[in-house]
Amino acid sequence: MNMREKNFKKILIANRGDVALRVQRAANDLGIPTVAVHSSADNNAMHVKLADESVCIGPPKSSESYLNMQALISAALLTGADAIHPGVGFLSENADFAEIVNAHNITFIGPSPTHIRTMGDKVAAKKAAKAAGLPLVPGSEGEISSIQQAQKEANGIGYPVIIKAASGGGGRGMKVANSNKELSEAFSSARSEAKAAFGDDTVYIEKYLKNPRHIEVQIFADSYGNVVHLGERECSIQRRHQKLFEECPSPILSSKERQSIGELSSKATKKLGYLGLGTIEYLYENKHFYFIEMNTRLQVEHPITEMVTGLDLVCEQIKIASGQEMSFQQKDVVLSGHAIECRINAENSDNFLPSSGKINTYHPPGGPGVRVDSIVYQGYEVPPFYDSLVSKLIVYAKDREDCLMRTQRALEEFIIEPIDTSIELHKKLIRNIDIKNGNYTIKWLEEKFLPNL
Ligand code: MV4
Repeated sequence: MNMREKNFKKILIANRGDVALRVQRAANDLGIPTVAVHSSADNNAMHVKLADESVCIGPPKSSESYLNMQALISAALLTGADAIHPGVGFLSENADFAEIVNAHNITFIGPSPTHIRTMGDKVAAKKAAKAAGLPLVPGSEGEISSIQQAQKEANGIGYPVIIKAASGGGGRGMKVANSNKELSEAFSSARSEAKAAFGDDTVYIEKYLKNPRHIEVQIFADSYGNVVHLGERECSIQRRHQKLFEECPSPILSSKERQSIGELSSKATKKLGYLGLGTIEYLYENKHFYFIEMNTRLQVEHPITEMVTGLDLVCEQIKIASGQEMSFQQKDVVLSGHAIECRINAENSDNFLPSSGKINTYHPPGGPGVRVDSIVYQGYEVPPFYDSLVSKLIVYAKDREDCLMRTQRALEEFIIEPIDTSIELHKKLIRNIDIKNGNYTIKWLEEKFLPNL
């Protein structure tokens, strides 16, 4: 062990759900005890049952529990945790939280607050990405502060254009304009939506890509200047900006394209001086990649990358946060086979209404190539307060065709009753000809598969 390394004594996991379990498993595999935190609605949650210690940090409302920084820091100090893993969502991309954690001499398992802050501001993120050599969607260099400026930019870019909130992401505060006539309405409504949603009405403008795919590259960097890329994930199957089905590799990229976007992404990561796990998100249309955002955290769909690389991304993330050097190089990263993730939400497969209540029957699928990351157990009661994701079905096989077949088989075995889940939706999806052919874009699910919703 060199001087920059420190072994974590205890990790507090500032999250709930499947990701809390995932981090617990990684910590335990590394021999590190964990502290679970939970709201009073999660007293019987699996992440609490499996933790070495747990602390109740507040009432059901997330703003008073999982987002309560004071309560989280107190829980860490009280239990002697020397690291905090923020998981996914909640405070995982909150630069202020990362700063406060570090100020208490606790390691925030993630990148620097500066990187989180830069990537959280989409205008700053685009500037940083451009400086790091990534291809951008044609658009304004910075924020647009008047309708006159918007018109001037839009005429330069050419219609259709999209107005986006600088504090946005996840699709809120976005407006498309097809003509000069539509622009003033799009500009003012994007601004007021952004103000209402984020308390910040800063917007920027881009060429609107009509029918792209959403492809993201997993990158990983340590504090010794080593950077690797771990292939891409195809994430185009989504509804209302919630991903439902992801696969790795993307069915449409050639190995040459994969290698070139991977190398570009890791070069940019190195230029940014980034630390830890990160995801560079692109839109892909007509054989071109366009940077849109960078996620500065672990992602829900990370397991498919784990399946094709054979790496444990969460263990690696914890190790490099403790100052260790990466134990492998780019040449050691071999992508093999195919992986699919089906997100199983507690929601109706036809109308997407959330479903909560007690699960009386639970039978997860098994057998070769099947992994289930789930918070469900027989008798578990799904609380109505949080994200509806209850299980992730992750399937691996030697190629895409076998993987689709095995996913279908696993879905047939999967029983979660009597609540409504997306298992039924995935059963229909997996048989669909466009899915079989890999012939889909970000519009496909809503426009082709669910046209009547
Ligand atoms: C776009 C776009 C088309 N053209 N930007 C949606 C959320 C945010 N991450 C970026 N988003 C988009 N930006 C340009 N210039 C279409 C989307 C978009 C989208 C992107 C990724 C995955 C799903 C999506 C669904 C609708 C719109």
